[in-house]
Amino acid sequence: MSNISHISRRDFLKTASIASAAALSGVYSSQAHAAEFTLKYGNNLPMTHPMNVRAKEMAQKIAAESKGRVDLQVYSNGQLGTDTDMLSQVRSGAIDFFTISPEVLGTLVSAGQISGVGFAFKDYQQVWAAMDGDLGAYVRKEIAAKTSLFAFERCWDNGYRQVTTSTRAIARPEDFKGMKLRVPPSPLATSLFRSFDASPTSINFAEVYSSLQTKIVEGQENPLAVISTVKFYEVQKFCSMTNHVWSGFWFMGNKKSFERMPKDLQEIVARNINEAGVKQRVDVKALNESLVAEMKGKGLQFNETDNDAFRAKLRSSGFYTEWHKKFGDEAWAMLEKYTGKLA
Ligand code: X2X
Repeated sequence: MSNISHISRRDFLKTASIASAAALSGVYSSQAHAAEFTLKYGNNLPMTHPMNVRAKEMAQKIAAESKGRVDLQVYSNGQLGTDTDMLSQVRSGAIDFFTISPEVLGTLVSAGQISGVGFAFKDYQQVWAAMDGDLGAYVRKEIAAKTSLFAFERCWDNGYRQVTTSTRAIARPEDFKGMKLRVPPSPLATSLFRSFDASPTSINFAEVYSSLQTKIVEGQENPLAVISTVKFYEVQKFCSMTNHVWSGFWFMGNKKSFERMPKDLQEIVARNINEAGVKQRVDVKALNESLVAEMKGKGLQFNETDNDAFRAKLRSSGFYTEWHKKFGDEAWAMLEKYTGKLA
C-alpha cells in the first residue's frame, strides 16, 4: 500500500516535501528503495527517547520479515505537527500510525482517558494487569466502535508523571493553588489540576519548552524520561515526585489503510509493533528509575510528596465522583477491579 497512490498531486508534493525535509531532520526509514507498502508513523518524542529507539528497531524487523515489501517510516519529535495535527492525520489516513497518550485520546474517545485518573495505579503490576487485561480491552473496543482507528493490543509506556516548576516545590495539594501549570490537551488532566486549585493550561507538547522558557506557564508534568530527553531541566528548577498519573501511549492505526495490506503483512506489522511495545516498557521503566541522580546533576531540586493528602483532596473535591459519573458504573468498576476503591 503506497500512501502516494491514494492522495492527490498536491498532497503528494506536500508528502514528498515533508519526507525530504524529514529525511534532513531525521525521519527514519528502514530501506532506500520504494517498498510495496509505505507506512508512516508519527509521534511527539525525541529520537533519543526509548519510544523511537524501539520504533527504529521495529521498522528494521518489519522490513526484514516482509522481505522489503513494507517500509515503516518513523517521524519522531512532532515533525508531522502537533498531537492534534497527527490525530487528524491518522484519522484521515494521511498517516498510518500515531502514538497517543490516554489523556489526549480522551479528546476523541472519552473512555480512552480512564487509565489517566489521578493516583489510580499504585505500581506497574496494577498498570499492566489493567492495560493488558479487561480495562485495556474495553478502551480498545471503544476506540474501534467510535472512530476510524484501532489500537494495537500492547500499550506502550510513558511512565509516572512528576511535576516540574520554575517557581516552587510541590509537597502538598495546597502548594498548587493558583499555579500556572501546562497540561496536555486533555479534559481529565485539566480537571485533575483544577481539583488542586491550580490554573491548568492545555498546550500541545511541541510548544511546552518555549512556554516554560518564556514563563507563559510556571511548570509542567511528565515522566522523568520525557523531562530528560526534552531537556526541561534547562528551564525548570524544581521536580516534585508526585507520581500523580501513570501515562502510556496507545499505538493507534488507521483501520482502512492497515487492512489494505494482505493478512500476512498485517500479522508481521502487528506482531512487531506489540513486541516493540513490550520491550519499550522495560526501557522506559529502567530509564525513569535511573534519572533522579542525573537530573540532580543538571540542577533540578527534587522532593518527595504526601500522596495520601493528594488522594484525600481528590476525594473531598469530588474529582473521583465526577469522573465515576462521566465514565459510568461499568467502566469505573473495571478500573477499580485493578486499582482498588478510589472514592
Ligand atoms: O504531551 C505530553 O505531556 C506527553 C508527551 O506526555 C504526552 O504525549 C501526553
